[in-house]
Amino acid sequence: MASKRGALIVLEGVDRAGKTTQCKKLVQALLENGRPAEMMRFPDRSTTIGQLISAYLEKKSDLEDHTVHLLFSANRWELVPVMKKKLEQGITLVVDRYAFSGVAFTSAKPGFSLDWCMKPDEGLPKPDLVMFLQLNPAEAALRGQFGTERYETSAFQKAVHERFEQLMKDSSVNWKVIDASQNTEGVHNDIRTHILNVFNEAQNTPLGELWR
Ligand code: 2DT
Repeated sequence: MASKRGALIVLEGVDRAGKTTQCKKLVQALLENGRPAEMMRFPDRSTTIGQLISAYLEKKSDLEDHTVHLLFSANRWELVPVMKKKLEQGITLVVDRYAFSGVAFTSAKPGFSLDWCMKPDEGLPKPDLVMFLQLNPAEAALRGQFGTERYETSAFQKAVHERFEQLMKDSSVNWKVIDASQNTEGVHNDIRTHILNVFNEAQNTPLGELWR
């Protein structure tokens, strides 16, 4: 029987690139076109693991760097059964950050290789499409001050951006770069042009495994 699974679509990017706004708009647009779709985000702060991560990001607790990396990964793995079920039911998932943020953020810390950071996420459901909302630091700065959570400094974000650039060289992942300096509608329209092919492919190919 031909599978009619949903597509797994991920939006990545540095802070203030507009990921969350665009995820919401994309889900809305898909629903209006009669395509079942739901948004997810990582970290999912609602689970027990997610609450540990949230306290860490809010600087209410300190965690050792390897430990927090593994918690971010565990937070994805704990949601894999839910993700797979929804995809099998034909629901398209639009995901705000995924393993790529996991690797980019931890490997921006001293002493962490890309390879080490990728290992725990190896085998996760592989996105059919990963869109990187590209925004240079000067343009990001025009969008206002950084917040007060951990990682929200320009020096760290620059290092994260460099790690994303490295990750995007991996041709086993279907990366598309979107110019996030456009207005909200412009970015949304670009995103929509990129998803046109994804549904046909997702319906005809089984869900893959990331970095395998
Ligand atoms: P937001 O909730 O504002 O997106 O910020 N992060 C995220 C990691 O360090 N590792 C991960 O695996 C993920 C998914 C990015 C969440 C912050 O947590 C960082 C910013």
